[in-house]
Amino acid sequence: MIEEKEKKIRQIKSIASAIEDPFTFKHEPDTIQLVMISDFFEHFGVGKTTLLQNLSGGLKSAKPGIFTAEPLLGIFEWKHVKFQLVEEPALHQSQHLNRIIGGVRRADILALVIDLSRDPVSQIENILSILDSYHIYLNRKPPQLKIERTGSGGVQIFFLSKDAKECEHLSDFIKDMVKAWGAVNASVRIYEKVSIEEIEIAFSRGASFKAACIIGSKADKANTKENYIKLISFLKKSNKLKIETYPVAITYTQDGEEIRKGLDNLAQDILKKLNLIRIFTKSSKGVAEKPLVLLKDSTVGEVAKDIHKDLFETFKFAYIYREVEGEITKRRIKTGINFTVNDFDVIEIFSRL
Ligand SMILES: Nc1nc2c(ncn2[C@@H]2O[C@H](COP(=O)(O)OP(=O)(O)OP(=O)(O)O)[C@@H](O)[C@H]2O)c(=O)[nH]1
Ligand SMILES: [Mg+2]
Repeated sequence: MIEEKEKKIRQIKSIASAIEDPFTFKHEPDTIQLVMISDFFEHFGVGKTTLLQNLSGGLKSAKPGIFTAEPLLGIFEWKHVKFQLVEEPALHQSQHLNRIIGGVRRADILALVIDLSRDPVSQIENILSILDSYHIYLNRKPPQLKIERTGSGGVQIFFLSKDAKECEHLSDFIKDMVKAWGAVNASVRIYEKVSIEEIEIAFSRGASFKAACIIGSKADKANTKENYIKLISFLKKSNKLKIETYPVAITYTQDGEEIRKGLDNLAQDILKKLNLIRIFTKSSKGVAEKPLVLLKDSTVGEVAKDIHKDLFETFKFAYIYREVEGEITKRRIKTGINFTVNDFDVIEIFSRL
């Protein structure tokens, strides 16, 4: 009985500490989470807190100029689409690095913040090497290869397309990888042509693939143009990483008014990068201002589910109001549950009830 009680107390305590752990912050529902990271070695104070404060409309807990030791959260709203902004402490070999990386893995998109008034190449190299050591890959799709343990039959490799067949000569290497992976019986399905590096990535446990962009900060300072060019040419040379770079400046007028330059397209680009579209619902009250944000190629049924599961279950039909080139007014299309919606569609759903 006493043991039971102690167990319960221990459980409550550990739940409480998990809730309070600032490194395992909650993903705010209905937001796209953008996690900012930066290099620490010689490059602290790149401007993450300043950005967070500016984008979230003046967050009181943000203290630019003072090292951010724990994740700092804010909300950035763009055309009624919400982004949860997270400033992770600068990446360095502290006892917190693993926990910071946990946050990086959970992000919808990463922003690598590089101070353009200092050597940009060493900053990006340091960040990439830390991410690499944790098998976090930026802006690349996971290798099209699936490995599964099986009960018997040894190692079976299936090349499932014409392109995949081009790597048949790597069969022995794949078999060695399966062995190193600790399996005797396994099936390996290859869907597309894969390189040796991609095969290695597919076998590495905990590999994670993240959308990412670069924010080049302090672009108002002297010599930042040269550093921006240096950064771009470094990225071009290392042609593995395709990444959008936004030079940004946050300055103040004589009256103390804050001016941000350089992030006008960020929100829109993020939606595109993450394959997200905006759908507007219509009811008797009119068309909602706030869009639903859904994955591209979602169906009317998925829109209904997003609104409420009952609406999905009692779905009768829907009207889609869609802009059609050459037509002045939106066209009304009557649809069933499997119809694919487009970006900016207006949708009116009717239920059987
Ligand atoms: N000129 C200029 N200074 C900036 C800009 N952004 C940030 N700063 C300054 O850079 C310093 C550091 O900014 P922070 O926002 O605290 O940087 P941080 O990345 O949050 O720093 P840590 O939390 O210590 O890693 C502050 O003094 C800011 O005022 C900018 O766009 N232009
Ligand atoms: Mg900070």
